[in-house]
Amino acid sequence: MKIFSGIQPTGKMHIGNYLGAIKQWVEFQQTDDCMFCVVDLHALTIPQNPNALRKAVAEKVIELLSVGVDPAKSILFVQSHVKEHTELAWMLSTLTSMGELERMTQYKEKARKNKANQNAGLLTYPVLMAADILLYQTEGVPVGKDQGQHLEITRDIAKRFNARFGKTFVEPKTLFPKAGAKVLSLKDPKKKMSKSDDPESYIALFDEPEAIRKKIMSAVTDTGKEIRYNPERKPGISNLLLIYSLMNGKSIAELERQFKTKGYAALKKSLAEILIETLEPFRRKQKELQSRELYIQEILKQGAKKASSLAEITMKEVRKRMGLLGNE
Ligand code: ATP
Ligand code: LTN
Repeated sequence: MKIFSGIQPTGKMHIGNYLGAIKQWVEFQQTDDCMFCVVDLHALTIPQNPNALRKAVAEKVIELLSVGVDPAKSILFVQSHVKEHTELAWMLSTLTSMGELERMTQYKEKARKNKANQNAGLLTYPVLMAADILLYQTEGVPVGKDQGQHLEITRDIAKRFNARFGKTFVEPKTLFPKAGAKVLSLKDPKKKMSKSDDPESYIALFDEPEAIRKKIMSAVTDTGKEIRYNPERKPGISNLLLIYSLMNGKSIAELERQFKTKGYAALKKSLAEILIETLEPFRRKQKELQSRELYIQEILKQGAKKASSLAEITMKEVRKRMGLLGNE
């Protein structure tokens, strides 16, 4: 299957991103035809410091390589290096209604949080995302729950284009993980874990052991002391059990049995150690890659080259179908 997914360069990658999306990327690349993209153009919808953004893009590539994205098995590249993303986004924007963009939950939230900067890019964000995906004839998109709505609009746009101009795009499937599609915040387990929130609310993949212990020990739990998986009534403990289970492979039922008589503190202590242990190889790899700037540059150069040649094939077809006069 042709797989495409993306991640924003800003903020620290956390276990929500990992369990919801990136872990699946690493698994799919063993068997499928994968492309992974650092979406720097999407990041511009929030005001960025240019130097900091440049650094963040390189850092994000290092983070992805550190957790197992392998440039020998998948195409890893930066969105702005392939100009066709913005070209296709423009074309698709003419097939997208204001109403459907205004209904997007992420847009409504971001517009509310950024009252001083309600730029048009915040509204058209999903059109650029649809272009990212449709440009490569993608069949499957591994993402977390929060991106489900953006995948629906992507399929709608593809359908609309195909109906009007003839079959050009594949309608991509959304690939949520079996569990972990919505990891919750450690401070407010009613909300998703988010890198734009307070660092105490998430475990970053490259957090130092002390920080991990501190954050897990102070994670919000529920009243009572019973350790039982019940997302409705015990969202805090259920979230910790889910993270535990996904990080070390034990089933939730097994964990409930193991900690039945032991209380919240014992569960938290054990979870902190599991996280420290499983994230340690990532930290080690990140340190090693931080000094290999030329190697990173070369990966991105090759990635952009491969992605560009695929993008150009789709764009030739799209320009022709839409009636743009060629000049070859
Ligand atoms: P944030 O809201 O944390 O700033 P984002 O949604 O902008 O994050 P990206 O880094 O662009 O995050 O997302 C990368 C991937 O991680 C996406 O597929 C997204 O669905 C997934 N993801 C983000 N947060 C979570 C979460 N709490 N649980 C599961 N998956 C998540
Ligand atoms: N909007 C996504 C990031 C993203 C993406 C994509 C994900 C941009 N383009 C294409 C999958 C496919 C987010 O904020 N997580």
